[in-house]
Order: sequence, then C-alpha cells, then structure tokens
Amino acid sequence: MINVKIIIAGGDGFCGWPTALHFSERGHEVAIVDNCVRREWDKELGTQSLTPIASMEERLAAWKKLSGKDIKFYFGDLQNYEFVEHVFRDFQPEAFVHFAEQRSAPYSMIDREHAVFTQVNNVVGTLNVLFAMKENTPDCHLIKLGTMGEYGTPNIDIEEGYIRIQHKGREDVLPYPKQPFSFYHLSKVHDSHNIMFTCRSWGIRATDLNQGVVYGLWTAETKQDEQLYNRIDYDGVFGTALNRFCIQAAVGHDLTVYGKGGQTRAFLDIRDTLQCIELAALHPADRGEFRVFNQFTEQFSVLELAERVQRVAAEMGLDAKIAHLPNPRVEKEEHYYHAVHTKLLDLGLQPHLLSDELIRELIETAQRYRDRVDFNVIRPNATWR
Ligand code: NAD
Ligand code: USQ
Repeated sequence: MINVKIIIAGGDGFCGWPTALHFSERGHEVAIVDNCVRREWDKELGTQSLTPIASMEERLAAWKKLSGKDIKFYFGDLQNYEFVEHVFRDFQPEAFVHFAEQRSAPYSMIDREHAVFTQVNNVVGTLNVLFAMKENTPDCHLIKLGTMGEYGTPNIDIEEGYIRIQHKGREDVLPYPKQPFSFYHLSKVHDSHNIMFTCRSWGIRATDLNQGVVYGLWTAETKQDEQLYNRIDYDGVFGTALNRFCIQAAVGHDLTVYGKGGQTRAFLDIRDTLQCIELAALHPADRGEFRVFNQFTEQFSVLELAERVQRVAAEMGLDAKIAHLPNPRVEKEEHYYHAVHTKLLDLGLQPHLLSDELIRELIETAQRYRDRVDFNVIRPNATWR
C-alpha cells in the first residue's frame, strides 16, 4: 500500500480524531492541526460531549503507548497565515484533509456575531490553506470537507458536483446549483468556489467531499482505550439528528423531530467517513482538477429515523416518545430528494448501512454516560427567522 504524508486539520474533532488514528494505524505519516476551539464552544454553550474526552496531549500519549506510533500535533488557528505556512513548510504534506471549520448550522444562526465568525473562520482558514499550499507544496492534494447541504433540496436529482445544462441550443457542464440551508452551509459554498477557482488558476489538486450527516461514534481505534474515546454531541446546537435521537431515547427525553419530519437528508456511518477520506487520499485528484464526490451512503427522512430509534428502544424496554417540535429552521418539511453518490462506490467504498445494532450500541453508550446529559441543552435554541 502507498504511504501518504498527511495532515488532518480539525483532528481534535468528531470526524478528524478517528480519521487521524485510522491513517496512523495503517502506517501513514500523520500530523494533526487544530486550535481545539471546539472545546471552547462547548463551554460557551454550557454543554459537553456525551463521552468524556481526553486532552490532545493525553490522546496522543495513549495512542503512542497502544500502537507505538507517533502523531505530530500543530496547535494553532488556520486563520493565522504565519502558522499555516509554518505547518506546510515544516511537514511538507502530500495530502491535507481539511475538517477544521465551524460546522454547526444552528451555531451560525444564533446572531450576527456567530454568522460572521462562522464565515470568517471557515472561508479565511480555507484561503490560507490554499495560499500556503500554492507557495510551499503545490503538488499536495487538498481533501476538503464540504456538505450535501450546499445543494439544498431541489425538485430534481442532485448530481455529483456538476450538471449538464442545455440552454438556447448550446450545452455545457456546469457546477450544480447551490441553495444552502444556513450561514454555515453558505460558508461551504464560498469555500467550494474559492477552491474551484484556485484549481483553475493555480493548478491546485482538490477533492471536495460533500458529506451528508455523520452518525455513530465508535471506530476500531477509538474504542480501544478510554483516553482515545471520540466526542459525540447531543445538544441542540452541535448534536445531529440520528445521534441525538439515540441519546434522547436512552435518557428518557422525547425524540425532537422538528416540524413534520419529512425533511430528507443524506447520511453515513462515521466508519465510512474514514473509508471515504482514505479512498480520496489514495486516489488523488489531478493537478488543476476540482473533483467533487457526494459522500454518503443512504438517505432518510428525520421522522423515519426517529421511528427506527423508537422501535429499537422499545426492544430494549425503553418507551421513547416522538415530539414534533415547532421547526426552528426555515426548510421544506416535505420534498423530493434523490442525490447521486456513485463516485466513492466506484473507488471501492464498502458501506456500513444503518443497522439496529448500531442504534442499540449508541443507546447503550448513552445509558452508560447518562449522568453527563443535561436536559437543559437538548432543545434547539437558535431560530432561523
Ligand atoms: P467538529 O467541530 O467536531 O471538529 C472540527 C474541528 O476543527 C474541531 O476540533 C475544532 O477545534 C477545529 N477547528 C475549527 N476551526 C478551526 C480553526 N480556525 N483552526 C484550527 N482548528 C479549527 O466537527 P466534525 O463533526 O468533526 O466535522 C468536521 C468537518 O466535516 C467539518 O468541516 C464539517 O463541516 C464537515 N461535516 C461534518 C458532518 C457531521 O455530521 N459531523 C457532516 C458533513 C460534513
Ligand atoms: N433535525 C430534527 N431534530 C433534531 C435535529 C435535527 O428534526 O433534533 C432535522 C433538521 O431540522 C434538519 C435535519 O434534521 O432538517 C438535519 O439536521 P442536523 O442538525 O442533523 O444536521 P445539519 O444541520 O444539516 O448539519 C449536520 C452537520 C454539518 C453537516 C451537515 C450535512 O452539523 O456539519 O454539513 O450535517 S448535510 O445535512 O448534508 O448538510
């Protein structure tokens, strides 16, 4: 197997930490870049991960002890260009996986300040990465986490990045139209445009991964030692649909379906996030290519997921009730949704489809840590209106 010198930016986060361990386990040379700001947002919101998480220093020491492998850690903010340039010069990466953004739609909708912060953090961070890459490692492959929410919910099939359009007797393949859901999702659209422009102008090689909602928690590496545990969010700002429902079922909170629950989204297991990133890294985009993959394995409506969790919970003797809360977001609650996702399958992705077993395991994990769950932070607190 080819070994890649790879940076995982956002490697202290929910997707980044297990991805860093996965690459390290498989013999790649890994460095993490993170300013650990996600831990500060927990404090700001008065919440915490359901699972206890060790500090980055403890995490890396535990990994070294268990595997004998070193992961380098660069502590710093991608908004600081001197820092970003130092990282590229020092590590000389062949691939740069970019998870390091503010990723909560509700957080970006709290008020003007949070909207501005989200877009500055995300857009400036990505621009700095692009400039540092051009100046120091022009052959490096940028693997950028985008989101399926860039596309919104159009009344036609969602293609993988591009769509063939016929117009007044002429034809072209153009970027698929974007109708994002929030200021956060908009920041990803802005990133996509900036990256696409630098591929065209500077010959950057990039893969934009339009990822769906990630569910699950455990991966082969993170379950090995308590110091390696991954974070999992359940609060109304950072918690995401399926994970939230499992934790709610475990602690006796109603399952918080917003509105009718017909909102349909693309989903994937966190273990498939790891697989997809690895497939992208092992099959880099060409110089100047802006490659787009839709990174998900199945699509579900929110109500379908709540009903599934309710059924599995019932089998475990738990009576989970579904509450239809007034929807804090502005979004269609009944709509057509069909998104193409063949490119990662073509590269060899072997999906872990949603199983009752995974739901059961998440509920059991939440039962184990129920004392860490604060009911006051479960309800959504940011409105789109
Ligand atoms: P997360 O918040 O758990 O992790 C993000 C990490 O990035 C955090 O550790 C944070 O400290 C770091 N970070 C943020 N801004 C930074 C900056 N300016 N400089 C340095 N570090 C910074 O998020 P996650 O759930 O792991 O998501 C990772 C990426 O995947 C995000 O870009 C997100 O948009 C995308 N994504 C996530 C999901 C999901 O369901 N979790 C779905 C689709 C796409
Ligand atoms: N929802 C509920 N109840 C809840 C939580 C969410 O009904 O308790 C609904 C929302 O209204 C929305 C859908 O579930 O219609 C998804 O919401 P979410 O909070 O699970 O996910 P979202 O805000 O879309 O954001 C998450 C990640 C983000 C990523 C995105 C992928 O936080 O980083 O980009 O999933 S996607 O949805 O494809 O845009």
